[in-house]
Amino acid sequence: MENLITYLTGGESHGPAMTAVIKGLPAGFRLDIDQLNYQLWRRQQGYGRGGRMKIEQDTVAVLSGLRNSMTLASPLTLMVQNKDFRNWQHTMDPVEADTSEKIKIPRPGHADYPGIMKYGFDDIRNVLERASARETAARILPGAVCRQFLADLDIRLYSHVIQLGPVKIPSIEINEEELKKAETSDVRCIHGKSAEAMRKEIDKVKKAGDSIGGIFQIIAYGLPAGLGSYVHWDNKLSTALSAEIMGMQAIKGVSFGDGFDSAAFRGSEYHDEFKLNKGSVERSTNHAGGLEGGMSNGQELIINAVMKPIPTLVKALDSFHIDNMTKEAAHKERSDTCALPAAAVVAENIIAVPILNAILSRFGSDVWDQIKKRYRED
Ligand code: EPS
Repeated sequence: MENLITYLTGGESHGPAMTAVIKGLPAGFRLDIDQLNYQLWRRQQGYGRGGRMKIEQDTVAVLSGLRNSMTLASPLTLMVQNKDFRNWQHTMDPVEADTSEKIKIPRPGHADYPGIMKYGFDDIRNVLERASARETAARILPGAVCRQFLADLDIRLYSHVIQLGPVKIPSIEINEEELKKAETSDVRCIHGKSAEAMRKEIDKVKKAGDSIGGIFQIIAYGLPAGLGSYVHWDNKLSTALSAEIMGMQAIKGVSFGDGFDSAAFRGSEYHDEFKLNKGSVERSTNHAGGLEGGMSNGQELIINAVMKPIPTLVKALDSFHIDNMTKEAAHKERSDTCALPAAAVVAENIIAVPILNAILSRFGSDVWDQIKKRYRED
């Protein structure tokens, strides 16, 4: 897809700040900073988070791209300070730091080992600081910005957890009212009994010094048919959505609609038949998750993503010392037991970037009021 909006994040987990620079936003849109802070707050919630979240209270500072809250079409630079930096400045100061204390034992499952192999570092801290999911405190921001444009077009985004470790929600009817319940659940689960079982599972896993992952679902309402393209593989909306989510830490798979379960259906059962209702096109099922031929088809967009268990374990796994080549237990850092609800919130926000890109590539990309008018007239 044409990436009219692109972004870059910067920042080490225990460095001074996390930043995002967003290029290509249309001019003339009033951005709500409270809404950005609300999304940052949502990302910090969730049962199973570790000690770090007691230190950070993420809020955004805007450094460029806005004047009196209006987008100028110039790069939007956003910053979230790392409050924990004050505890790490001695070793994480970007200019002058004591780097004599090195981390030498890689955690299986983390970026530690391939990271030092890639750059030839002799200190795993050089890798883990940037590989950390703290990066999502910045990465969520381009999404939180783009979703405000989408809201102006009445496109609504939701997320909820459908599986945590062995606990799966039963198949229940999902609609916007139901999905709003995720906001009051600390495991982002809309099914009360399953939410209770998920919390118990997190307690059990934490007690064992272990970690746990799961599956979350993102649902977008209000998308018109025909966003993306069937013409080129890299212009498909499905390609852009998958890449956006696969770029998140710890995500091992993305699927749409019935996803991998689609394998068990026959074609006659799976494909969502058309029903005409007084001249409008309707369907009674949505196995495809709102995507056909890589394009939105006017149904709800349904995305599933699986997150692996966090690799930093109190019950450390077998590893080795990178200098001595001796067997050792893996390096331990303070960690979360489960960050699945937070990951769901991040993904729910960042999919706004490819969706807005698909809209801009179809309806224009300079001035928001003109884009909105063309979108409404379509
Ligand atoms: C993370 C390790 C933990 C998490 C962190 C991601 O941080 P620390 O090493 O400071 O205890 O809390 O997530 C965040 C800080 C955040 O804001 O989400 C990791 O190794 O990925």
